[in-house]
Formats: sequence, structure tokens, C-alpha cells
Amino acid sequence: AAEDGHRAWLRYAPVPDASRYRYLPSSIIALNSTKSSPVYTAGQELQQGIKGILGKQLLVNTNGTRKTDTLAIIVGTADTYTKIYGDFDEAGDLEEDGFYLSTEGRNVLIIGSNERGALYGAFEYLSRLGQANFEEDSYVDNPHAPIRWVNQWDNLDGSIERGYAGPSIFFRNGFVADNVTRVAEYARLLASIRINGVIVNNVNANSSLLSTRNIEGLGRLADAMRPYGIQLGISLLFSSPRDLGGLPTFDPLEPTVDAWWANITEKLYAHVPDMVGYLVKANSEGQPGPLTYNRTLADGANMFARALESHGGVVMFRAFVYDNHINPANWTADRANAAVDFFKDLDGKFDENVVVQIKYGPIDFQVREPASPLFSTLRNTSTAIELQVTQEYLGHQDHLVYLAPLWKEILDFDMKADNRPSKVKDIISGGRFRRPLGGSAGVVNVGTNTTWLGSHLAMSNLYAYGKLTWDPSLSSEGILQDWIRLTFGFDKTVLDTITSMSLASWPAYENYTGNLGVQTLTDILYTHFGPNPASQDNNGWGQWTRADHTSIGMDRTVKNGTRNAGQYSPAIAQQFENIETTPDNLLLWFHHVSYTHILKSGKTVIQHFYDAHYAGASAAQSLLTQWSSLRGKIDTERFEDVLFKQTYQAGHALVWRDSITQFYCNLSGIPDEAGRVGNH
Ligand code: GCW
Repeated sequence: AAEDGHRAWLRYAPVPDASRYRYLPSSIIALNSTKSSPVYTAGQELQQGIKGILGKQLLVNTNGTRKTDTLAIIVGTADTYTKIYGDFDEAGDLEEDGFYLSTEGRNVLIIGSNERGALYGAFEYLSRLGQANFEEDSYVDNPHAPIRWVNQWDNLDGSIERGYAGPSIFFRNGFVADNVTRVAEYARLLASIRINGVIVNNVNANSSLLSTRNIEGLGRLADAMRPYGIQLGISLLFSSPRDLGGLPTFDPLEPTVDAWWANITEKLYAHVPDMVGYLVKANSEGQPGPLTYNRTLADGANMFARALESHGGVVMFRAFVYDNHINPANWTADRANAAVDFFKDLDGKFDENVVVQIKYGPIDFQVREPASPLFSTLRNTSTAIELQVTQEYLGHQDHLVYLAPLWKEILDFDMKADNRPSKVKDIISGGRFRRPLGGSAGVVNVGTNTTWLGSHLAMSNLYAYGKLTWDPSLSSEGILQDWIRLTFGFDKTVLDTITSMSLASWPAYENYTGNLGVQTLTDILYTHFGPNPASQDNNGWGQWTRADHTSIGMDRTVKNGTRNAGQYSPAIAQQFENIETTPDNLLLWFHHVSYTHILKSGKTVIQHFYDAHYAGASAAQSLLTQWSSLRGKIDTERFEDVLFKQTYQAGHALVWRDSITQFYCNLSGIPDEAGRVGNH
């Protein structure tokens, strides 16, 4: 059972009704594959998976041969396939990283547009078998966007910023780890959800990553991930030319600085020939950047773009640039304005291999935010969305919060640029503004914990992240149920219970931590864990609620506030400017209102706070009850592990409920109509 956590959704557990499978090919042909290539990996994976799921040991042949007298599972690239077997009809429909899967002919065909696509097809086939889906079918599956990366915020000393699953699998004591077993296993998990790039170190980067020893180490990490079609990338510290290189400056327009980066980049490619690129956090939260020299953020990004260009690498330049010392006494100051303020005049000034990586909302991974207005501001710049699998503001993996519904709300949000359909998902794919690049980055932060994320149930978020980067039209529930079957098996009660728990979890968490768009009312200054509404205001971080004795909320209107609503396209701006057309769940994000303001529901704001916090905490009790009902239906180890977490969440939700309701009761002096708050 400990193994089950480790193998996550790739357990390859036996399916109950394997005999329903009409026939099983008797061999696997991994077309012309050499050891360590993704097609070779696909062959091995198919062998291992079919052994586990159907109990049959198949031989793997790594040479394509025209004659197949026996039925075979043929896996390979379109090129190799056509050379040996001739054309197949769907060849023209394949896009980069896509695949064709056919289970209805004589042979099972798994044909990738490239090697990585072939591996994705093999995982797809195994996912179907693993869920006892034996339907005969043929289809092409292509990715929604080319960039499907994860970011790890791992430090060289082995700690992980905002990581809740133990120390790093990538680094130890200042260096790249010697043992790369877990790295390869992580790559395998990621490949199965069609992730193609991993940034291995923290965006708050360290220049000693670029030491000779570490560059060699990065080569080993890349070697460990390459068989899974995963390319390595790194985060860079902007001031490295000075800090590590000993130059007097790190000015991006200084030729010696340019040359320094070109040289380091050469060195990196010598060890990591397929390095995917760089991720850069500049001029944010104390990080150095081009603004230090009065250069623009585009000057900074393009410096890395030049160094990477001839190698085919991409620069992910983060839009998370803001001043964390803004003045709360200024009614119109607003951190939420920062990204558009910094980037709007730079649109079109970035090199072609730069992608601006934008957090989903204008502040910082809160339980509820509107989509960032930057998505519709940049028209001539490629963009990607940054999501967080690690639950920084969302309960540190000690609370169950299934995040696919939150992500989908953002991805499906229509920015109405130029009054034309402009869903965030179609902007980041490159489609809406016809950009060559785009996609997503998910901050994952797995660690050495055997469960990867420190919680069995949190793994649904990693699974869903990958699935949505590939196909954002998938439903939250559909993704979840695939994951449940693959992770926990076929018991109908288990499926229904975990489904109901997961789908209730984000609304519950929002209810007991921060409703009406007020943000997660957590401790802003240090832990980002547990209730601390008092910490939001009166500091330079700008995650303000503006709560006083009579009123609450950020006035982000153009007419009277920070003008943030005006950063959206006119149709959306008008909607948020106007209190009547702002949805209740974003009311306090955009408006400053009295506690007695009447919501669309007919309740006052303060009564909604009380009711929602009680409802949320009660839903958290129900998560525990529901999980408890699964005793005996899940192996003891995973059952007990999750039971412990759910017990904690149930208790912590009460702490949240009471802290928040008491805080606002004290502040407003308005008692709870139901008499639950204020009289003790
Ligand atoms: O909100 C902040 C996090 C930091 C993080 C930063 C960022 C890596 O609390 O821990 O730093 O966001 O995204 O850069």
C-alpha cells in the first residue's frame, strides 16, 4: 500500500474483468527504438502495464518488421511507421506531440507525431486498460498548447519554497543530487499526463546553480528525464554575471553581460543538449532585474532570448513583478495593477522566443480571483498561465481542495478582447492572438515524501493539471474519476465518495477561509497557513481587504478606486465597475461596501460571512464523515493516512470559522442573526 502512494495513478493494478478484453496482442513492437528513447520507454511501459493490469507477459521487440504474423501492439513515430508499413489515414491530422491510437484493427496502433507523442499514446492506452475500458476505438489526440511545463521551487540546499512534501528530489546540500531515481520516476508520472518540460529550481534562484559541478549535475537530471520525453529547464538569478561571474555589472545592455550569458548558455547546452529554456523572476520581491539599471523588463527578457535562440530554447519571463512596499494609506494604490502597469507598454517588444508567464489572477494564487487582466492586454506577446498545484494559500495539502474547478473557471473566462470571444485558454494556447508559443506552467513542488505531494488525495490536482494543459475542455469530474479509478480501483462507493468529497472541497475551503472575493484570509506575512485576517491590511504587501468598523473590500473601480477594473476590456471593465453586475463571489475584490450591503442572495455581507463560514466548516466535517465511511474499502495504509488529514482539516476548519467570524463580529459590532457568533 505504501507502494500505491508512490505509484500514484500508474499502479497498473489488475482489472476485475480482464476476460472481457476480446483479444490481447501477443507482442509489443517498439518501432526501431534505441534504449533510453521515449519509444523504447513506451515499449517497456506497455510491457509492465499489461503485465500488471491483465496479467500477461508480452515480449517487446525493438525492431520494426513488415511481417507480423502475430497480433502486436505497434508503438512508434509516424515517420518510422510509414517507412515500414506505409501510410495511415490519420497521419495528416497529427500535430506536434500528438498521437493516434487505434484499438479496433488487427493490431493495436499507437503512433506519435514524434517519440514523445508515441509515449503519450502508450500511457493513454494503458489508462484505458487500467480503467477496464476495452472499447474498440480509433482517434487522434493533439495538445491544446505546446508549452506544458511544471515548475519546482526547489532550492539548492534541498529545501523547497512552499513545498509540503519533504526535501527536494533534485538538490541536496548545495548541489544537484547524486541519486536520480526519484527524478526519473517523477518524469514518468509527468509524461503520463503529457507534461513536456520541468524547471527544476526555485524562481528565487541561486547563481551557484551555474557552477561547473552543478551544470554537470543538470546534465544528469536531464539524462534521467529524457527517456520520458521531458526536457529540463532552469530558473536564473538575474545578477549572476556579477555574483558568480565577477563582472562589475549585470546590466542587460552591457555587451560583456550578454557575452557572459551566451557563454554560460553554451556550457549548459553542452551538458543538456535539449534544454528547454529559462525561467526568470526579475524585479519582484527583492529579486534583481533590468529595472536596477533603468532598462525595461523586455530588455531583460530579450537578453536571455538572444542567448537561447540558436539553441532553440524559450525564455519564460514572469509577469509577477510588483512592489511589495506600497503604501496602504493611498486609497488608489493597488498591487493588482502591477502586472498590466509593468507590461502594457512592452507588448510587441519581446523576442519571438519569449513567453510571459502570468499567474492566473492579478494578486497571488488566492482562493478566488478574477482572471489576470494581462491576458487580454498582451496581443503581440506569447503568454502562458501559471497555476499552483502546491497548495500555498489553499491549506498546504493538509486540506483537501480539488483545484480543477478553480482552474477551469479561469481558463474558461472570456476576456472579450475587442468584443470577440477570448477565453483565457484560447489566449494562452496562442490561438486567439495568433502567437507561435504559449501554454501553462504549474508550480508543483513534489518532494521526497513517498506520496509525492505529502497527501494521497492532493495527487488529483497534479493529475488534473496535466490533463487540463493538454485539453482544457475536459470536465473536472471526468478527470477526477479517471484519477480515482486508476488510484483507488473500481469500487463504486469509493468512486462516488471521493468524487463528492473532491467536488465539495473548493467551495468548502472558500467558504471557511475567505468568501465574496475577499481573498484567503490567511497569515500573509509568514506562513500563508491558518486564519489571520488582521495580517492582510496595513502593510506593503498589498493583499488588502480594507476592513474597518463599517465596511470592507477593495475599491477597484475606475470612478472611485484603484482603477483596476479599467484594466480589462471594455465589456468586462463595465461589468466589474458596476456593483450590480459584479458577481457576489468577486464583490469584495472590486468594491468597498458596508457590512450591511445587501447581496444578490438577499443577505447582508456580514451575515453571509457568518453563514458561509459555518457552512464551509460543516462541509469540512462532512468530508471526514464521508472518508470514514470508506474504511475497509481502501487499503489500511492509504485509508489511515487520508483519515488523519481529513480529521485535521475538520478541526482546522472550525478554527478558521471561529477566528474569521469572531474577527469580523468584533470589528463590525454586528452580531450573527443566528446567534452563533458574538455572544461568548
Ligand atoms: O506569493 C509568493 C510566494 C513566494 C513565491 C512568490 C513567487 C517563489 O509566497 O514564496 O516565491 O510568490 O511566485 O515568486
